Amino acid sequence: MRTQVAIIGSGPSGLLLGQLLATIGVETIILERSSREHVLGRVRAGVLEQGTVDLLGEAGAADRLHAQGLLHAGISLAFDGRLHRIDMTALTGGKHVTVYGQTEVTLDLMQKREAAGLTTVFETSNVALHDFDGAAPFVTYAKDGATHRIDCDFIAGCDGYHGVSRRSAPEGALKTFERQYPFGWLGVLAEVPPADHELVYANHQRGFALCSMRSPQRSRYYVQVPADERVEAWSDERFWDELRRRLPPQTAAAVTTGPSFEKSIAPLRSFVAEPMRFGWLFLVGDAAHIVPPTGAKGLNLAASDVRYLFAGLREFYRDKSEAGLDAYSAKALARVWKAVRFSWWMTSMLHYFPEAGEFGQRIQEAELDYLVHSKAASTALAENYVGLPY
Ligand code: FAS
Ligand code: PHB
Repeated sequence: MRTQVAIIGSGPSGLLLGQLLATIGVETIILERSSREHVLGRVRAGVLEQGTVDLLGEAGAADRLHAQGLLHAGISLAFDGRLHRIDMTALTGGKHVTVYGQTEVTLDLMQKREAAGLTTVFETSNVALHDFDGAAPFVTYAKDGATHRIDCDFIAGCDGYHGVSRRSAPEGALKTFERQYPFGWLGVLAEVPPADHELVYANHQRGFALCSMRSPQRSRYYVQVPADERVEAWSDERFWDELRRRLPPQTAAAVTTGPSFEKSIAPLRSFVAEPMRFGWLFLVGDAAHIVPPTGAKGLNLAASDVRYLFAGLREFYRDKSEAGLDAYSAKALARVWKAVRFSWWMTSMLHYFPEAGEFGQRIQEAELDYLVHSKAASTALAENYVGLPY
């Protein structure tokens, strides 16, 4: 087989890149390790920057998003038993975020790809990348007991943190930066109305909590748990009690409890791999970087990588210029590191760090008090949360 761009991974990065390339007639094949159902069953992000929404529109996959997505003008920070709203729209000259689950984004992009008759091979194994620093890159993979080969012009490594693409970088060519956090997020989904009309990020000495949502009928909640916590230790009842203990009284009273239909623990880490390009192989999204979800940046960073890579590939195929491809890694990393910083800052400010002691606790309290009483500090949070310019 031959294609123009071989895409590894059928998550948001791979699907969005494939769809954008289809709009300019560039052929792709996506190789995916998991089944279609498994990919669609993963519950992850929930907040989209305007730039991500615009890109999904450019890919022709934003109809349901525009119909069902929830436009949010602000978020609230909860501490000292009170809510403090950050009016992001007022502070950023009219910008919003859209609440719309990553699962839905993935489904919209998948259905768009299938309607166009584009190829995604699910349940592949032994995907291997070859000769991407030479003249004729190709990918091999196993499926149904046979080994297959795809010759291509480019390989887009959209296969996430545990994928094969980053691991395929030449020995010594990659520099990585990492910070592990001593906690994770226990998240639940429940068919109950949200506690507030916007997201609530709570700092509490028992630990961080987040009140989010997927629709006016479906809520998404998180509580900080120790890094080695097991989800089996958390009944619904224990979760609801702990969540409400970490919220201001009026917010806790507004929590509607009910049976969870998804419950999982996500580890928190900051990770960046540099560079994001090796010859004709380009790393995209979680394959190159991971942020703690506190800043709602993971999915949105994947989208900005896709935007930069799509622009470079379009320039190559339309104008026979490699300038955009040559600029990809530096351009993407400049935005990645700003999002890594913001996600680290939000995580440091809002979570309970036992080893920080009373001094650390006072610093957090001072940071939060300054933030909600300073227009300059609130504006800095708002412009990062809605998404910095590309
Ligand atoms: P993905 O990991 O989504 O997709 C990679 C795809 O490649 C997967 O389908 C995988 O099966 C496939 N793959 C892997 N190895 C392969 C191989 N060898 N061959 C073929 N295919 C292979 N972000 C937020 O903004 N907010 C959140 O609340 C949030 N919560 C998260 C919770 C969890 C548990 C995780 C893991 C991430 C969370 N994220 C969150 C970040 C998440 O949304 C990612 O940023 C987003 O999925 C990135 O998309 P991709 O780069 O496409 O990577
Ligand atoms: C979510 O709704 O899953 C969500 C929202 C905001 C975050 C993280 C997760 O910062």
